[in-house]
Amino acid sequence: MKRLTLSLALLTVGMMSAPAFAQTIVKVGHALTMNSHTGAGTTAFCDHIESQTQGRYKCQQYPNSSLGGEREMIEAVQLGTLDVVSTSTGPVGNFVPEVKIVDIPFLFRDYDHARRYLDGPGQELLTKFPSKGLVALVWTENGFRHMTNSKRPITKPQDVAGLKMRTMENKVHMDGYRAFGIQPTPMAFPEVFGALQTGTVDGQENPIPVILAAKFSQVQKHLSLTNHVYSPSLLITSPRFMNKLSEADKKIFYEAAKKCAAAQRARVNEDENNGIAQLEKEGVSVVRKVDGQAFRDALREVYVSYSKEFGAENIRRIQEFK
Ligand code: EAX
Repeated sequence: MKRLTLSLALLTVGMMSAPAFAQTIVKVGHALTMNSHTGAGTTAFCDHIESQTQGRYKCQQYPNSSLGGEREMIEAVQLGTLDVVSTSTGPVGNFVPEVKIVDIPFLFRDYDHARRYLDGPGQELLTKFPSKGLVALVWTENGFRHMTNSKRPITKPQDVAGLKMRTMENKVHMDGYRAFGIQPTPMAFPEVFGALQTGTVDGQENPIPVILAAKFSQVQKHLSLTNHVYSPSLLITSPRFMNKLSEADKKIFYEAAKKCAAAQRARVNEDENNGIAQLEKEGVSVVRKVDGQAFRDALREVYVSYSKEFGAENIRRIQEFK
C-alpha cells in the first residue's frame, strides 16, 4: 500500500512537471557568463519565448563558450546542431562579408549613434544572412572596445608599439590595430584568459562588460579607455530553424529578439556606469585620458584601403548618420 501511494505520488509529480504538449527545446549558445550583458540578453529572449508560447518552446542556454568559440557556434547554427547564438560581429564577417563595414575602427561616435544606425539603416545588413544559411534576428550589443595590457599605461599609439595583443578573428580590426603599431594575434575568445595569464600575449581589447564578465582584472594591470571601435553583436539563428515555426511563433521570436537587444543594451549601460570603478577596485589601473586623435590619425592609410573595400561613400554615410 505504501509503495502504491509512493508510485501514485511520483506519477502525479511527473504529470505536473511534464507538459501536456510537445515541447521544443531551443539551444542558445554564447561566450560569456549568465551574469553578463550577453546573459541578460539571452535570458530576456528565452523568458519571452517561454511565456508567450505557454512553454511550447523551452530554452537550454549554453553560456561560457561551453560549445566553443563564436566562430564555431555560428558554424553549429549553420549545421543545425545549435539553434541560436548570441555573438559579437568578431567572426561574422567571415560568413557574411558585408557585415565587416560595421567593424571599422572609429566608425561610430557614441552609443546613441551606433544603436540608432543599426536599428535604422543597419537593418539592411540583416538581409544578407539567409543566403549564407543564417538568419540575423536582431542587432544586440557588445560595446565600445578598450585596450588592456600587462606592460604599461597606454595613452597614444607610441605606447602600443610592439605590444602583442589578442584580437578577434577579424581582418578589419587587425588591419586597423596594425596601423596603431600593435602586433595583432587573432585568437578565439575561450583561449584569451589563459593566453593573458601565461603571457603568450601582452594584452587584449574588449568592452567593459566583457572585461568584467571574463575577470580580466585577474590577469591585466592596465586599462586604457581607448574607445577605438564599437563592437556590435547579433542574435543569429538559421533559415532551417525559422522555417519550422508557425507565422505566429515567428512573430514571438522576433519580439523576443527585440527584448534581448533592449536587455543587453541596458546591461551595457549599467556596466559602463559602474564597471570602471569596479575594475579599479579589483586592482586595475585605468587611463581615462587617451589621445584619441592620435589613434585616429594613425588610421589614415588603412582608411584608404577600407574605402577601396567598402566604398568611401558607404563609410561616410555611416559616420555622418545623425
Ligand atoms: O562576445 O571575442 C571577443 O573578444 C568578444 O568580444 C567576446 O567573445 C564577447
